[in-house]
Amino acid sequence: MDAVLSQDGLLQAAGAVLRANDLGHMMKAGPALYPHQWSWDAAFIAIGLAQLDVSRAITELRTVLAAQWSTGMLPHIVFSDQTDYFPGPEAWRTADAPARPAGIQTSGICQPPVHAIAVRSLLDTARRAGGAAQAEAEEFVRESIGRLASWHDWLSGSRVLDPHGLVEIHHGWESGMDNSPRFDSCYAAVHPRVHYDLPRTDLQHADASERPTDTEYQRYLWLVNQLADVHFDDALAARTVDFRCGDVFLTAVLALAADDLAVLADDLGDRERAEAERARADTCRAAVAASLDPDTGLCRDYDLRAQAWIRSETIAGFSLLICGGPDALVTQQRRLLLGERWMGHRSLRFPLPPSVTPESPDYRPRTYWRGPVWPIMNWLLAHAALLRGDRTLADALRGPGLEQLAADGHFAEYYQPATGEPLGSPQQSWTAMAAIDWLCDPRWTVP
Ligand code: 9WN
Repeated sequence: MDAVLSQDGLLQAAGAVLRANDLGHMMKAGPALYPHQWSWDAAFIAIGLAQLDVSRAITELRTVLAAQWSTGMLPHIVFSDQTDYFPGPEAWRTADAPARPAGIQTSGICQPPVHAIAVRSLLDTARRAGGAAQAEAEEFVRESIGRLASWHDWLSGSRVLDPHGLVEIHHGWESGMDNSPRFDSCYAAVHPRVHYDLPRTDLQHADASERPTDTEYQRYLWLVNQLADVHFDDALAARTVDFRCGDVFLTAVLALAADDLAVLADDLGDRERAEAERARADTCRAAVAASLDPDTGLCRDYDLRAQAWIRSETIAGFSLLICGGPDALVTQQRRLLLGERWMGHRSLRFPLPPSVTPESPDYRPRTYWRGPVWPIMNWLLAHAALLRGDRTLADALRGPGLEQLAADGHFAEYYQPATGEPLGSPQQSWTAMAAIDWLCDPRWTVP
């Protein structure tokens, strides 16, 4: 499909992607490369899915929440019965973890907490529709609020050991931005003492130049095994695992999600929970603001093993534009994002933020989180801008974001910034969701 799609054509094609990836109770993140349910993908997908079918969107979130660990953690993968993904359930060894959910196969780590954002968005969409959809969504909010709250409590309670108040991660996969240069210094300290066989199933579906290297995968597997060795116990993991990073982006997402959970709690008349979530959002937001690098104007992650701030020029540096913060700092970040190192860079096919600035020595325009433009990031930045009332920035992301998707109709996982070449997994569910939500939700066009 190479002709530019009309908006109607784009919407039809995006709906077809979701129908094709649907396993009934979960959506494959991608048709071949990702045949399971990923946690933050599912939350994003539910937002667009609700525009088409509120009941199906609720099912998606129910599947995520049913896999919650007794600690409160939502695992990053809920496995389907498909077998062609590595590392699959056996590599995770979660059967030995006391906190795992009964009868459901999952990984043992988390991903960014987009879920409360999804539930609130789904409720808004269902209320606009009214009738049975509204009643079902309101019932779902009552059903899910406890699980969402314990998810957030686990993140703040078991994962904020970092003195700077950032949520700590133990694997790049927990960030959702696996091989971003954000984590190069943390990974440099990961020294596998075992050499693993790597059935790189991913390379059957994407070119090696677009994916992490074998050396990176050796480290990924080593960390999985270090975590499995302590049965994914958070306190033990913090003492033993080679990789400990205060993740500024995940912390910003938690702030945004806590704001939304507070709104949901208010809606149910649960003032205590609403106050707890608002306090959490404030704490996270303060930590994100405090991470700001005065030289680059970007937010920073913190390497807990090396006890050092990490300097890298990646899209996660704009975390203040995700969670909001002091006006002067938000204005400064907004100017930077729209400026010539980022959305205004001379090399770009569409004025959209690459995952790493083309000005950085780390920039690799075809390689995963080391340069390509990720449509889901454009959607998230636009969503957060709209929440702050910044319609200009939201439009600057949505307009070219839709043009990029209409230009090839592949709904790629990521795009080469300078050429617009679709990369990674085609027909990626969350990319389709971005198109659906941008085209269907009236908040994007009605002030
Ligand atoms: C590992 C599913 C996931 C996304 C991540 C993205 C990629 C997995 C992989 O795909 O990660 O979790 O195998 O590369 O980095 O953000 O959730 O779309």
